[in-house]
Amino acid sequence: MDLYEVIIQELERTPGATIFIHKSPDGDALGSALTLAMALEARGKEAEIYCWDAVPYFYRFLPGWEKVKRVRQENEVFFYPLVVGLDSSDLGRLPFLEGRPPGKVVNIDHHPTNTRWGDLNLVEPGAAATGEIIFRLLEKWGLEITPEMATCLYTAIFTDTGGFRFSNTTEASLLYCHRLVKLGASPYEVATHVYESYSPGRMRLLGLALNTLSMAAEGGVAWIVVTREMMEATGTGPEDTEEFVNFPRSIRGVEVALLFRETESGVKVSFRSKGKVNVALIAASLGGGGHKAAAGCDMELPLEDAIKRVVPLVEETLACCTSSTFS
Ligand SMILES: [Mn+2]
Repeated sequence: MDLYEVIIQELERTPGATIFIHKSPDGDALGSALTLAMALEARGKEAEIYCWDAVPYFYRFLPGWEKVKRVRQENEVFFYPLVVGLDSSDLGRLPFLEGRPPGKVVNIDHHPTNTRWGDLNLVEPGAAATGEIIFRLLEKWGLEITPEMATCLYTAIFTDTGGFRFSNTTEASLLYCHRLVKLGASPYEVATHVYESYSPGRMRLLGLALNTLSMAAEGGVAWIVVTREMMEATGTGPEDTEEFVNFPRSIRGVEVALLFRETESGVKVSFRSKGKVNVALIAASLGGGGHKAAAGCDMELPLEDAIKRVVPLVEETLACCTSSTFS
């Protein structure tokens, strides 16, 4: 029996499932979780979705988004006999699964750095998004994909491929999206909500961040910075910096782009590569993880120290691998 069938059997057997998505939830985590919850409900089961952070405002068009509960304490979590963690490479991104939860734990993800932290690990690094895996799961389950599910899964794939711009975009991603549009997803509506619904504060924050642009390695590395002061001045939060790293990435000649964002305890670093450098390895060496072309890590260092540590590391890596390009 393949792993999909084993997981479907578990989903059929349980009265309900507790679904966790990673901190700083993105379109893939949210779209995948909401779809799985709808699928469970279609089978007459219960589903709870939990996240450390609140749903960013530009994802509040996703059908059922209100279902995602922000939790900061374990006693606020209801554990069904089946627990599913989505789109999360390691338990550091899923605070409530670190202690053994009472149920069976299913790990569904597409990060190559996934640490196989579940009892059942459905990890497919070839998938552009966890949403693609959920799509396959629903197909094998024989469930109807409703227009609401289609919107959620389309958003998952659309956002994790950066609007079909990143190197993880495959023929399969486009075929899935083709089918999801047929099933009721609206590309225009999703794109408008995700990329064209910025608050004025977010646009001002972007302006401040772009002004910090620095470059190294003869234009091969570019980075921008977001400080807590900038967020305070513009009335914005961490979720408003999603996608910011794609601006330095879009500069001609840049191979690796970085975003340094000040957090409560240090700095969150986001890495984007255009192909020559595997940024998952760099992020992993700093205690983070991700994909070849998109990765991140948290550092408990002051901003300036984090920049001094990370930029030379990226420059070195770029210098050693200027010849090969991954697909
Ligand atoms: Mn993802």
